[in-house]
Amino acid sequence: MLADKKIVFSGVQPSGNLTIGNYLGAIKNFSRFSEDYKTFYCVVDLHAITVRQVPAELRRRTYETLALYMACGLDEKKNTLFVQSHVPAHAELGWILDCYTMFGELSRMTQFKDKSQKHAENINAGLFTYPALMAADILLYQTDVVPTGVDQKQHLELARDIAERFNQVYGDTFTVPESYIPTDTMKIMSLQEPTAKMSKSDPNDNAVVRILDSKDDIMRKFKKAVTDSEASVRFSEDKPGVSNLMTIYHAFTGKSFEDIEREFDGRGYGDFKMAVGEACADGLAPVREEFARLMADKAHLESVMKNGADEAAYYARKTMSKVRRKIGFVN
Ligand code: ATP
Ligand code: LTN
Repeated sequence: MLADKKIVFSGVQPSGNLTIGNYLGAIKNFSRFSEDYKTFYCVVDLHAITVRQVPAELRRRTYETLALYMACGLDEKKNTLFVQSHVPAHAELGWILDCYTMFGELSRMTQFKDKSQKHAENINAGLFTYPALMAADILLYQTDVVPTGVDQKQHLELARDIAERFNQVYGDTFTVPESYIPTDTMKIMSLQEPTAKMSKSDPNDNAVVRILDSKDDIMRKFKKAVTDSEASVRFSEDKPGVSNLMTIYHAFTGKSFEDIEREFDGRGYGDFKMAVGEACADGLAPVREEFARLMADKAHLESVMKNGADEAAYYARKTMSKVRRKIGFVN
């Protein structure tokens, strides 16, 4: 613990238009820590370039991701909001931790295996060592808690192993972080292929509901969502499409699965899909409005980034001077 409060860190890549998976699995939960924890929420642009990006789009999405953090309720006065590449200590510690991370460990990462399949023409070293940079993000701030979706669990466990290994060699240096994974919305599924994760980089746009989609688009996507032939709204492992829609409906309305089953008892999927679409579009409307307002004032976003990076760099410096001394670098 660096401050008198416990520390929270999380990051989102500016690699596409964020989905309701990013929202329900991650960002929506970030603000619950704002009062009682010291919170760092980062736009991880260094991570985004492990996959080829168009420069102008990367720049635009970096602003957009920051604005979305704020539109989802993260007050810049209560949370440290910043851009990863503005604090060079991330890259510096990332390199150092590369040297304490094993080839075998990185080879087992499922995200690496998935992404190297998807980007077979560009399996670069950064894609491979990505989890060591993610560990650096987290350990740099002596983080206690990392809120993410369940897909990041494996990376988080590796970050813990790296911290423990470093601490074993050099004595207590890093806090070993815990993960925080919301049980109900940890994995929102694709609307077209409900056994696969909803992913912002899915080429099939009908599979993905984005936070900034218009109400018409949202309704259309839910109408087309893949379900099953049973015509009964029931939460069950063998009904992945319906269960996913129920999870989304639950997340936006707070209704329990039993209540949802009762509400749609004897009604077809048509009604149910419309209701999910309405709840989702209504839930996102305030985020969309606030986002538009924030994006109209770039100077303000830049000042938030600048203040956030200054604050983050202050904490990062403390950890880095400890790390340098322990390793034996000349001061
Ligand atoms: P990409 O498609 O580019 O791999 P992504 O959609 O997985 O990206 P990230 O930036 O890697 O998005 O993830 C940001 C956060 O959102 C992470 O905490 C991740 O766990 C969470 N997240 C992403 N997709 C989902 C999902 N479908 N359900 C729940 N949480 C998710
Ligand atoms: N790897 C994460 C993004 C990420 C992250 C982090 C999340 C980078 N650094 C630190 C939590 C903590 C992803 O792909 N979603």
